[in-house]
Amino acid sequence: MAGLMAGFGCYTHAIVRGIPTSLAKESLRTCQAEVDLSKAQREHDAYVHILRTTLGLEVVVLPAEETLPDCVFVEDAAVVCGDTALITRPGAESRRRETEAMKGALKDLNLNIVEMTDESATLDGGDVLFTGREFFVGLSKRTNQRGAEILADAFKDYAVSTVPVMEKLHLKSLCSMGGPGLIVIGSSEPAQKSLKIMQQMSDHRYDKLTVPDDLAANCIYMNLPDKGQVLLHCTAEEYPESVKVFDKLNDYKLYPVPNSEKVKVDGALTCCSVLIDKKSSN
Ligand code: M3B
Repeated sequence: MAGLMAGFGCYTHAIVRGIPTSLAKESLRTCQAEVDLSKAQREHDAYVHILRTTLGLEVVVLPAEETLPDCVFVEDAAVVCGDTALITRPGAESRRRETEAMKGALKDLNLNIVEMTDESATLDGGDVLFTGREFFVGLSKRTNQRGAEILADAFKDYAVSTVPVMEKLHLKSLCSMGGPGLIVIGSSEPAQKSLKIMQQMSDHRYDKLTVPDDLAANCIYMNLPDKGQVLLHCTAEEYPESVKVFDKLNDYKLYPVPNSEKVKVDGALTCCSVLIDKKSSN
C-alpha cells in the first residue's frame, strides 16, 4: 500500500485556462443563475495564485477562447496520470474544441498523448476519480461506457470501474480524493449510493470523509515536498458546515478557495486545473 500510494498527490505542474467573457451567458449550466464575471475573474486569479505562488507549482495558463464558453474548466479536456495524458472527447458538443489547446500544452510538457478519436465515445475529466490505485469513471450525461473503455486502454496499469452518476452532472460533483486512500464524499442520497458502489467494486478499503454539502466534497489534495499534505477546499462563506469537517483534519495545510461564481455554472475546484507530476514521468 505504501509503495503503491507513494507519490499520490505529488505535482510539479498545473494547466489552467483564462475565463472568456462568454462564460457569463453561454456556458452550460444545470440551474439558471446570474454570474458576476469580474468576481469570477477575481476568484479564478486567486485560485491560480495559490497554485503558482503559495504552492510553487509551474503553472501553464492557456488563453481564454471566446467561442468556448466553458474552456476554463480544463479538467474535462484531459486525464493525466504519470507520464500519460488522455485527451478526452467531451460529452457536450459545444466543448469538443477545448481539447485542442490542452493537447498542445500537454505535448509541450512531453507527456505521452493518447487521443479519444472513436466518435461513439464521450468522456469528461470531471467524471474521472483517480484514487492512486485505481480509477472510477462516472457514467453520466457526459461520459459513456466506450469513453471509460478507452480510458482503461490508456492507463493499463490500473483497474477501471464505472459508477452510474445519478442526478448530478459529474462523478466529481459529489466526491474527490482528500488524501491517499481517503475519499471525500457528500451527504446526499446519490452521493452515498455512489460511494457504496465504489466500495463494492474495489478490493481496497478506502477511508471516507463525509461532508454535508455535495459540492464541498470537490476539493484538491496535494502532497508537496516543502508543504506536506495540502487541501484546497470550499470557504466558510459558501459551505460553513462542510468547512467544520475540513477544519478537523490534522497534519494538513488547509486553503479555503472562494468559488461562488464558477459554481453557478457547475464548476468546482478540481474543474479548473489539470495537475501533472513531471518528476514521476522522467
Ligand atoms: C464542470 C464544467 C461546467 C460547465 C467539472 C466536476 C464537478 C462540480 N459549465 N466540470 N469537471 N465538473 O464539479
